Amino acid sequence: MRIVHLGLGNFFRAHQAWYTDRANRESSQHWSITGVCMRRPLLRDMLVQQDCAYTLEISDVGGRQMHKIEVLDSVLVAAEEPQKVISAIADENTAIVTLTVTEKGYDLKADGRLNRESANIRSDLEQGTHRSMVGLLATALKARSSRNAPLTIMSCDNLPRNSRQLRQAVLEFSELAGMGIADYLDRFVSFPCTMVDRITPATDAALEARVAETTLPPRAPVSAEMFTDWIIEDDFSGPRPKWELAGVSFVDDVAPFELRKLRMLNGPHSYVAYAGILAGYAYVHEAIADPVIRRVTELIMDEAMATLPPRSRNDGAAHKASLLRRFENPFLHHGLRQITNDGSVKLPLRVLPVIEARAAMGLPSPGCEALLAAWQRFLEAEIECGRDLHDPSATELRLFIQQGADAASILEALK
Ligand code: CS2
Repeated sequence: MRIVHLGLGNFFRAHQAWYTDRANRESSQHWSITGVCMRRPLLRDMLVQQDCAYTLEISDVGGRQMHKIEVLDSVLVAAEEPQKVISAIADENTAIVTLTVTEKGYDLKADGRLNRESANIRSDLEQGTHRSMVGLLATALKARSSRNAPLTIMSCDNLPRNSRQLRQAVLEFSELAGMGIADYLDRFVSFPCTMVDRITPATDAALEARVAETTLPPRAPVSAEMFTDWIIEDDFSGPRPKWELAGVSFVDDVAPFELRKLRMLNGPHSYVAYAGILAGYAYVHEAIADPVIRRVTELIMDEAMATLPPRSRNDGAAHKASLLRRFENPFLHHGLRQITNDGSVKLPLRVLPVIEARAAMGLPSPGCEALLAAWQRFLEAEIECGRDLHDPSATELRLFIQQGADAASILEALK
């Protein structure tokens, strides 16, 4: 059986691909994954030279180990060959579609509805292109619907209610495009939400050099921390790999896990990144060793914890300690810049809900406010140095910052 994965980045290759590779090794089943790069062909060009296998280096404070991951059957590039992607999803051997296209890849507005004004969505609706992930997926579902073939679609991105938001976006797109697939979606397609967690840095030359000293596939290696977690709502429309053999948990409701992840890991992570860059550090483990950054990071974690449902707070202190240990991992070399990208999309999901929930409880949020201020100072510094802003709202951010707007009003204006 086959999975089609949209968004063949490092995170997918360190996380869902690793789980599926392990599940294959632990069971008699064989699942393969067709990986889809959404835009650039570079990764495909490297992977096809080594039969789509690659090396994953896993590290914790005790050291590093390398693994060969052999679960990809082929790699497609959506921007070059969208019809092949559509056919792969429509193919009867495909039972599951997974996605890691980052927060901005969903083309959602702040209220969670489809952003009809996004350039890619407009192009897909008005010119019949396949530039947006949502449009591509809706078209593939339309093709699949002629056979009423069941499918499970799972977003593995850091969005609250990730697959539900995706369903809503696909439905809205299909309605605007007059595709008539609402009934098919209702009856045959499930969208289980997932919580995914494994810190995965961008590949650097040092990793490539370590892998080159082995007999493992040399091109496009990935590194990740040892810690990993994948929690999935048990709502499949058809077969799935025996992921439980690789440590996946299946639950009725993923919401408490995703809330805790977004608020206690991702929010503080963003703070470490902005404050760390401003203080002149390059990596997460360096920034978290700075006493001031660490104090505020812990404060943000405490503020977030107070907004979580009581059950998620039970082991709060131990959870916080384990997050801090993960940030301290000196073998990971997790670059701060990687986390700073797309702040205008990430912060409304990671930090604003904490501030709002605390305000409703009559509590202030100085840690979260410090995060917003760090983002603002980071943007100011980037603009001052003449750097490009890596954010889908880069043009607007530049204008707001030049007008002297503060972070909260910028996020409000971008809603
Ligand atoms: C990070 C995440 O770059 C970021 O925004 O906060 O990628 C984080 O490393 C992962 O969610 C960890 O699972």
